[in-house]
This record gives sequence, structure tokens and C-alpha cells, in this order.
Amino acid sequence: MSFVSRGFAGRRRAGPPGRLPPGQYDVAEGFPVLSAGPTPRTPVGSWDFTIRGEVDAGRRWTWEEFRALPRERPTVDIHCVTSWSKLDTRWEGVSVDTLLDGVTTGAGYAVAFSDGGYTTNVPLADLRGGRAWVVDTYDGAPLHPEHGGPARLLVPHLYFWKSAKWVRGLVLSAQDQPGFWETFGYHNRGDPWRQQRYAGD
Ligand SMILES: Nc1nc2c(c(=O)[nH]1)N[C@H]1C(S)=C(S)[C@@H](COP(=O)(O)O)O[C@H]1N2
Ligand SMILES: [Mo]
Repeated sequence: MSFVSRGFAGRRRAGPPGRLPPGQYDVAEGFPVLSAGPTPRTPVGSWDFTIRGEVDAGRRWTWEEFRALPRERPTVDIHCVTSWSKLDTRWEGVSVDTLLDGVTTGAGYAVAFSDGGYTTNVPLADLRGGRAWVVDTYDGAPLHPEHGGPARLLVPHLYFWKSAKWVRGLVLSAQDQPGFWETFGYHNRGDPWRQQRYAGD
């Protein structure tokens, strides 16, 4: 059975000036959970992260190898297409730049794939340049399974559906392939400042 759970959204606040994209409200202390399906529980012993598709050679990190990579601590605002935003969220993980370091590819697009079958497509350019991470820590603690633990993608400059929870890898391709929500009518890119919520926006 497929379902979408909607967490407590808190009181609707306007937020500090300039921080909220159009049509968004500040959820403040709340952190809603939005999952199209049950929460997978993948033990880190059988977790890996892979980069494959149109690359010179596939890459794979076990949990231990992933944890040993250089780490960053982004503090970012996140924006869900259902109109809640959360400001100054604190994460820790590995920059996608670090994961793509040394990967030779002519691909312009990536599809992130997750345990449970979720996918989302992101132009490779949106994953580069210090704007995307694979994070395993939220607010100083291991990322809770409901929020995508052991690890999720974090692409905060796009709507939050692009930040695939339970992420296991990226498939790189010269051709853009829509992911789960993109197939169901969500915008292909999802820039919150341009209100790219649905196809045609
Ligand atoms: N694997 C997976 N990732 C996902 C989703 C999902 O259903 N499955 N939902 C997306 C959507 S629509 C949003 S708004 C955020 C919600 O993240 P949260 O539950 O941590 O708030 O995760 C995104 N990543
Ligand atoms: Mo969402």
C-alpha cells in the first residue's frame, strides 16, 4: 500500500524577510515527515553508495568508507513543495563534489535512487558547486530513519522532494529521465524561488 504521511506542520509563520520563497511559510520548530511509502530500515552493514551509468568506471563506498570521506557541515534553509519551509537546518555529510571527484563523465543528468524504490532526477550542475550533499547527521545526531537515515541527499536550493531520503546512489546519464514525483506531474527542476512546483509552472 502506498501512502503519503504528513507530519505536524506547526503554526503558519511569515518568517524573516527575504528568507522565504514565494508561497512558503516558516514551520519553525516543526519538522514534518513526508514519505510516499513505509520507512525502509537498512542496516549500515549492508549499506553502500554507488555512482554508475555513463561514467568512466563505477564508484562504490561502503558505510565505513563513506564515513571516512572529508565531511562538511552545511546549515541551510529547506523548502517543501507543500509550502512549508524550515530555516537554518543543520546537517553533516559529504559534498557531492567530493563523491564526483575524479569521475569522468559526459553526462548532464543524474537520477538519485533510494531504498524503497524512490527516485528523483537532478541536473548534474545542480549537484555540483558546493550545493548538494549526502548527509547522515541532522542537528548533531544520526539522521532519524523517518527523515532518511542512514543517509539522504540534500539539495536545499531545489524543492525538498529532490532531497531523496534513504539514498543509495546516483545514475548518471546524458539523457534526463523523470523520477518518482516528476512522473506524477511535479516540475522537472523544482526551483522554489521560481515556484516551479508542477509541470508547466
Ligand atoms: N526516498 C524518499 N525520499 C523522499 C521522499 C520520499 O517519499 N521517499 N519524499 C520527498 C519529499 S516530497 C519531501 S518534502 C522530503 C521530506 O523529507 P522529510 O520527511 O525529512 O521532511 O523528502 C523527499 N525525499
Ligand atoms: Mo515534499
